[in-house]
This record gives sequence, structure tokens and C-alpha cells, in this order.
Amino acid sequence: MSLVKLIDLPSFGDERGGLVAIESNQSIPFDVKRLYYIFNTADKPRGFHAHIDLKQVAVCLKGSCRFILDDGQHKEEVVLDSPTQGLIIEGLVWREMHDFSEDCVLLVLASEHFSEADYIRDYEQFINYVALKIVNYSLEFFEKSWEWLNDEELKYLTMTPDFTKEQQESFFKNLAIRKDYYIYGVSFNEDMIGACGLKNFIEDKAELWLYIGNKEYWGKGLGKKIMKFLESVASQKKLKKLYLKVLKENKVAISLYKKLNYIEIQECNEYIVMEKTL
Ligand code: T46
Repeated sequence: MSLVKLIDLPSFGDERGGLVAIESNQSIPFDVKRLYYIFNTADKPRGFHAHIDLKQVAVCLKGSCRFILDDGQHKEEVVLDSPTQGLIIEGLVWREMHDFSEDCVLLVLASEHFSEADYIRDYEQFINYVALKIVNYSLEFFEKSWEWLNDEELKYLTMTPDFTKEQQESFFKNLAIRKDYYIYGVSFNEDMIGACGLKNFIEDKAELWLYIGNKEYWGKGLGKKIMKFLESVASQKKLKKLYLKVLKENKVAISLYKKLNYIEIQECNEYIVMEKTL
């Protein structure tokens, strides 16, 4: 499917001049929560980022500029130079804007309020983000997790208690009938790298958990995508809040959770509890 999705905007121009009317969920496929415009450009390229969860329509009201869109597999480009044409930018797409004409005025309509946490501004991180998939927690993942959770460092960081092979097997067998435990595998291209899920449901609240068992994948900014995925599952299940437990010394994880708007609600001996209202 083409990355360049252009739409003709409803145009009511006549001999008095041009008029374009854009309506949420009608002429464009989302509710507009924000608009911004870029002007007085100095022909300096802009963009160079992707968004995790944002739909946008860009309209060049005056002048022209060139967009490059890249989904990690292939790139496409398009010149915007018409106030009656909108470029829909959605999904995990790296965007760059080049060749601004001096008189360019670029209007962008966005489906969400501004959030810096929604930006991926590093290309390598973007490529990693594309490669990461949340998949079914199969027997292969289950067997891997025995290895992962018996690694001393991971066991410590995830606060996993001692467990036997038999206990783990009965846990796996029960998964199919349990309604109070969601578990998913995390893969990177063809590699199985971790697991995540939701547990301990109390009314409209649940505990979020995740780990990357394959240490080669630590520090690549993958946690954010896993968290966003679990939050979307929680929202679909009509949960109102998510909480998580994190070791006090796990500063990297705590900083990620803070960026994603989790706030500390309780301090225990070794760990803190953080919560987010969805
Ligand atoms: C996009 C392309 C097409 C805000 O505080 N609120 C906002 O709504 C926006 C759009 C930006 N900002 C701040 C964030 C930065 O500190 O303004 C500063 C410049 O933003 P940025 O460097 O991201 O601008 P562009 O032109 O590179 O990218 C913009 C949008 O940010 C982005 O979402 O898709 O246009």
C-alpha cells in the first residue's frame, strides 16, 4: 500500500475566490484535537521523526514543500503545492519535510494534543520500533521464559520469586482458561525477546508488566512500544487505570514510566508503585 495518501478537500471556490471546508470525521478520517502551521520557513528541512499514535493531515495553503515518508521498509515522496489537497500521515511513518518555498504556509491537523512522548526522533530507534512485534505467547515463548526468568539479573529486576518447572508448566496450562491474566510474546524480527501482559485486575484497574529477556535488546527504546500496546489493550477492556511495580534502583525504567505519565503512588521497601489514569 502506498505511503502517500492524498485526499481532495471539499472545495467551494467561485469567482470571489477559493474556499475549502474541512470537517472532523467527514472530509478527514479523524477528530481534530489540534492544528498548527509552519510558515516563514528558511528552506531548512524539518520533521525527521515518527509518531507512535497520531493521525495528521497536512495541507500546503501557500507555496510548496516536499515530504518524504518512510515506513522502515521503503520511502516515498510527494510535493504538496495545493490548498485543496491533503496528505494523510498515519501509522508508524518517519517523515521529513524539505524544499520549502519562501512563501510556504503548511497547515497540519492532528488527531491528538501535543505530546513529546509520542515522538520518535531517532532513526535507529524508529527502525527498532518497526521491527518489534507483540505476538501470541506460544509454547516457544514459554520455554524461553524459563531461561529468561532464571537469569539472576532479570529475576532480580522483575522481582520474580523462585518457581519450579512444575509450577511454571501448570501456570502455562492454565493460561487458556484464565480470564484474569493477559500475556503476550515480544519479538524483534524473527527473534523472541521478551514477554508482557496485564494481571491482578481489581475492578477497573490492572497491573501492567513487561520484560525484555534477551539482553542484546536492552537500551534500544523498545519498552515504549510495549507499554503503548498494553495501554491500548487496557483501553479496549474499558480499564480506567494501570499500575506497575518497579525496583527503586531501576532508574531507566522509572524514567520511561514518568515520560509516559505514570506517577508514583506508593513506596515500599525495594520498589515503588506507579499508576496512570487512562
Ligand atoms: C509533524 C510534522 C509534520 C509544540 O509544543 N506543540 C505542537 O503542537 C507542535 C507541532 C510542536 N511543538 C513544539 C515541539 C518543538 O519543541 O514546537 C517545537 C518544534 O516542533 P518540531 O521540531 O517537532 O517541528 P517539525 O516541523 O519538525 O515537525 C512538525 C510536528 O512537530 C510533527 O508532529 O509530524 O511537523
